[in-house]
Amino acid sequence: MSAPGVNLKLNGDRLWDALMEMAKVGPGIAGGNNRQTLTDADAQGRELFKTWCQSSGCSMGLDQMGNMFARREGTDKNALPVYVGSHLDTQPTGGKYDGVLGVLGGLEIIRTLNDLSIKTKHPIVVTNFTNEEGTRYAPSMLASGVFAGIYKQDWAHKRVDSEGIKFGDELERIGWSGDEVTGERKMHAFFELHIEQGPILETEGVDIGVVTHGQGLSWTQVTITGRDSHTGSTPMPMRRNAGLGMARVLELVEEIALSHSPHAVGAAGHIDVYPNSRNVIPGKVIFTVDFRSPKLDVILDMEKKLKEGAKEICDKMGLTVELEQLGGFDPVTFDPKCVEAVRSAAERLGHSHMDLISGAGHDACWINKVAPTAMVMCPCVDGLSHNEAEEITKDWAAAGANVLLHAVLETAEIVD
Ligand code: HGY
Ligand code: MN
Ligand code: MN
Repeated sequence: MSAPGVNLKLNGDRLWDALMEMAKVGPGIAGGNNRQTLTDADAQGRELFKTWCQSSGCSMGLDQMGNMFARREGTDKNALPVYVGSHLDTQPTGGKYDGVLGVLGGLEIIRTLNDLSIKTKHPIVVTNFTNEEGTRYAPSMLASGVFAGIYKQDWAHKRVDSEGIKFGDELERIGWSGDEVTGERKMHAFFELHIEQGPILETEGVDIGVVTHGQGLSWTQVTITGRDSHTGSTPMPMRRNAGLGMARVLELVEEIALSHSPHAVGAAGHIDVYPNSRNVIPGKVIFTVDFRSPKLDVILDMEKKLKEGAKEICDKMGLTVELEQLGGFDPVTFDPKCVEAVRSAAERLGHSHMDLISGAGHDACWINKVAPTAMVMCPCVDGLSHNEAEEITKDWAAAGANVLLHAVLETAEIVD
């Protein structure tokens, strides 16, 4: 199969305009986005994406997890489609590009192929996976996880947010629950364009990350129980301070991650304190420990050390502790052929590139279980993400999307 010509480029301005247009949906309070999954803002963003896809001649599909599929026909009706996409949901203080660049980069591929009347043997399907972020409904990458057969759909539909609202009920409420059986679609390959969300590419002055692997992730929900009591009149020795217990466990998390430096990381981003009143010793805290490493044995060791250490800390303080595995995935090795399609596309287009291990989790990490998968990454300013100040340049977006275009076309096979 001949590779696409070096002059084949998509419309970077149109891609940038689409990013800026989508960024107006579910705005944050500091220039980024708060378009959390299954909110009205998410529904609005879905509607906008659907309108754009339909006006680009795509037929739309929707499955029972709300995953969206925009299909551009190929010349061979029976050929499995090449899928390209990511997620439109954001963190509560998210950026304009995390996930969105991958979905709208896929749409720009469709628009460019239409402009140039290019036909491909395999159909191309642009995809928006529901609830990649896992903020409102844990775990992250929930809908791509159901698609890949990792999670049962019934279990996923019963996940509740902090208000006790079920995933399945919200999906119905916003009107984005589809008929398709989740995971029934078969893929020839899947490609995901994503910002790096880390500092390596920008620091190295490299435009393209050829993602060969993804580090593994472990989320452990920790519940520490003590006793609510008065912050003024309770003598120190009598206190059973769950908040202090959490603080000591979080110190332990830091030590555990640093004991496996430089590649392992650990922190807690979600913390609920009860009753969270200024003059009450916290009787209960619930928090999620996020451990990551490219090595599975390191992840397992960190989980073991957390379990042992948290119990030791809490026993000494007269507190009880419960740990619940909230989700996670083993380190990922992407498909060598798809990775090579990304690497040769970057070379053909003359972009600087380097192999990269993804620090963040992505839908591609689960789809890699059911289809040959690879990722393209572009730099982001100061490596900052999951922050409203997340920023990329138009050139980085275009470079990443052009590499995505070429990798998709090489796999979908241009028909002369
Ligand atoms: O958690 C992650 O790595 C992804 O951003 N959801
Ligand atoms: Mn993402
Ligand atoms: Mn994210």
